[in-house]
Amino acid sequence: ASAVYRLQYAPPAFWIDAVELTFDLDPAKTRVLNKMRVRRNPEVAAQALRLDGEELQLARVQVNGAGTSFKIEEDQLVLENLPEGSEPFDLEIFTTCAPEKNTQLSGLYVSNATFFTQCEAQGFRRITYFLDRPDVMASFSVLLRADKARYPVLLSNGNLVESGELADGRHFARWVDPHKKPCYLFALVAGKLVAREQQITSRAGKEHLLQVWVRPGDLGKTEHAMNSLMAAIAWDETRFGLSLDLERFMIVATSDFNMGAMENKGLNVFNTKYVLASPATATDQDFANIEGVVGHEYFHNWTGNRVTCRDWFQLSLKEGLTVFRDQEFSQDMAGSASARATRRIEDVRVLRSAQFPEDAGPMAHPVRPDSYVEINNFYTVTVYEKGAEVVRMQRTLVGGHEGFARGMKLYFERHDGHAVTCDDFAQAMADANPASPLAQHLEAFKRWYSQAGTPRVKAAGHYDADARTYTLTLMQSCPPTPGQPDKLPFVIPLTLGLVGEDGAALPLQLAGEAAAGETQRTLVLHEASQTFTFEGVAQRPVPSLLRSFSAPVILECDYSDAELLTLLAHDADPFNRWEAGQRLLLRVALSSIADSAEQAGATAINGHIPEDIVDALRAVLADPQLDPAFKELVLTLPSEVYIAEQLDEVDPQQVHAAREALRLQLATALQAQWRSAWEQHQDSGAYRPDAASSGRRALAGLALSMLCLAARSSGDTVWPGKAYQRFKIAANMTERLNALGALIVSDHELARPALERFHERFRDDALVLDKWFALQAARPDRGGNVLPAVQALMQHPDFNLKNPNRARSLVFSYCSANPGAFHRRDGAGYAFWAEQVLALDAFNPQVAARLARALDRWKRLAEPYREAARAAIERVAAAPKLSNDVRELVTHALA
Ligand code: B3K
Ligand code: ZN
Repeated sequence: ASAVYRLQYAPPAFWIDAVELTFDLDPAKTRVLNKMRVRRNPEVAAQALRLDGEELQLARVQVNGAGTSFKIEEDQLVLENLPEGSEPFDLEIFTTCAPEKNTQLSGLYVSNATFFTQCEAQGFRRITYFLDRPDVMASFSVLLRADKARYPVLLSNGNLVESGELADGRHFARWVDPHKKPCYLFALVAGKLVAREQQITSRAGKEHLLQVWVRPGDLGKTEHAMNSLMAAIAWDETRFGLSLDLERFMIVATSDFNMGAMENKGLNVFNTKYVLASPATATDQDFANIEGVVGHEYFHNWTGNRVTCRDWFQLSLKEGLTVFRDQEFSQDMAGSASARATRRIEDVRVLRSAQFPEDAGPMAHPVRPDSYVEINNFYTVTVYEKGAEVVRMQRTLVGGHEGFARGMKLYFERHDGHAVTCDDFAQAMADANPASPLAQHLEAFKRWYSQAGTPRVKAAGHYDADARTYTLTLMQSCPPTPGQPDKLPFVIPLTLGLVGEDGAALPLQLAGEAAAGETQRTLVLHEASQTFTFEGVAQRPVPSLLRSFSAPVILECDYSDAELLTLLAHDADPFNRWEAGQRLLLRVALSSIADSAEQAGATAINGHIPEDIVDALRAVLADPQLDPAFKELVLTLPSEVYIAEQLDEVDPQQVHAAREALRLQLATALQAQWRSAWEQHQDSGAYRPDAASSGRRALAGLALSMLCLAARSSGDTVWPGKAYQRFKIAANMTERLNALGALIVSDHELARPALERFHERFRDDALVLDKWFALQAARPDRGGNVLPAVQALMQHPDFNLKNPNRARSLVFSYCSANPGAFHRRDGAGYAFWAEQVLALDAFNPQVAARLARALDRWKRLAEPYREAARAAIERVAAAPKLSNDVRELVTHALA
């Protein structure tokens, strides 16, 4: 397959104004009658109509009621003899497809005897021939017909206008979507489902029916999803004045789904993982994820559906903006300033441990890519999470919330009902705020959309005690990425404060300015090097730079340990307080890795966190003023992936050993504080998933696992015993899993009976079984024992590679979430990876392609890992049959 290029965009030669679809649903052979109202695009030279189609059986084509000539060329139906002129004509196509054979879960497929669809990005062409591109927006009317006993519920987008009985035990339902939409937002669902319903009245005074559809036994687990949906609707109205534009809004859950969820107009289809929750079966993290994903898909109704993408290169137009919106929503739901900061830290952790590596590896691509072979490979952390940071920076550069709201308003005034580009969004933001730094630097700012790679900002400060000035020089650069050797400067909003050695927030007055007494401000970097001089600085300051992570960059600053300890103790910005702790711990980790490298291959590393740092962490843990959630983040070491990102050559076993040694040191040195943290944060009363309660459970969970870890080296049995007890009587899944995790992480012998009990108790709950598999795949390796355990679990009667959630829970957890077990000196982990990529690719290329990314950073591995990784990737590349999805990724990896 060949690549598609952004600059080759051409408008369609035809428009499809309306489409009427009739489905006779049958798992083996579904008949699809597709009647389109088509007209030539007067702005494009006359040419043949080329409709996309994949794996379809074509039975009939008619134009204005009469047969017509046609050709099939690869995956397109080509019609050359169409009516001339600009009048619309009717095009009728009759095809069949085989949903039960659809293992790719793209297009129309069957899961648990229920029909589902997934059309984004290019699944609609697997249902019928169409102009499968987002800039063709049509009015949809859908008639569904099926056996009534087997498929009592028939759903599609929009409003139900008609339903009734047919002969032979069949029935029908007709749905009309009042809004035009691109075909990637089409959906249908048919099967035995039940709904939790909720009638709401919007602020605008309109009535709406909300439904969450699930399998009959799951109704009791839908309350949180419904609450999240109602909260999201209210939030979008209050925050942006955006109301629900449909009488009915439906969410349907399926246990076979390639990703998280899908924002089909009025009929969102969700992975069960992001719908179903009860205190007994779902963790705090699950509850938070459900809130976030329900919000995300709902927010797409405006940012994605009402205003959609002109072409798939503009994907971040909807995804970056919608992630930004769901992150803001989750922060607002968290409540307190400290809880908001906690969410921000969590989002930044994801960005730095997943997006930064992507930006530094073979798949690095701009937020708005320039080319692709398979668009599904570009639903990435760059397009989503970095894209959200690019939107967040625009908010900062238009002065915050109000300027941003003005920009959003103009964006909808200009583009509602249209398919547009990332440029259109940034332009609306700038035009609505003409005096802002965004407007002033718009062209340069847009390099965030076109240049890949993570910029580095190097900061150097100089304090002149006599003149009472502090001079800060900031230099930016960006490493080369595939196809982009040289970069131009980025526009970087850098929020900062100056902290006195005593912790005071010092005023920030630039040379020549009148004193305003501000202690935090945002500098706008737009050149390779810029210098700022602050006046009236009464004492030597410690710079607190990039507060709240104001830009997705790597900040380099030669802090002394003492300066970082000052920030950790006093910074008014909670993000930078956390960051100071992470910098200290990262530094220690890197120096122990360097030491062990000198001792040639030694992996027995002693933790050597200096005493003053241990004391500072102890103070954080014991501080009654700090939120438990924040403490948990400060006391969690940087991830192995993040540590590895700092190295030019990575020995994953050394990284793992270094981190483990530091963890053990913290477990032992802070034992007394861990004990009180555990004792002070016990739950009482009914389970609530709010940020404050979750934070308490998170800290108690970390404390328990640290206490079990310390017990492991001292031979003490009290804490493992307590963990086992807690595991048995836990009041909710978060506590149960934390206790089980503590036993597993400390490799205690009680882990085995606990895992058995867990399986016994939850064997009928698929989402909980996923956790059971994941725990075992991610457990600490002891002499290479994890891989054989994973291989044995692949044979477990509950394992099924065809179910994406189950595949992710075992195979992905091992390959992507357990570096210490995956990176084996004998390369067996990589061989397993290659085997599984190929096995998955045979029936589900999208899921296979996700797994293929696990070895992205292989070129940085030390020997013997690198050679073994290369061999595994080459083995995949050499497979006789490979999907475009996986082919594109291994080609990049080996380039
Ligand atoms: N828009 C969908 C993702 C579709 C992925 C297609 N491979 C979910 C989301 O981002 O909301
Ligand atoms: Zn999305």
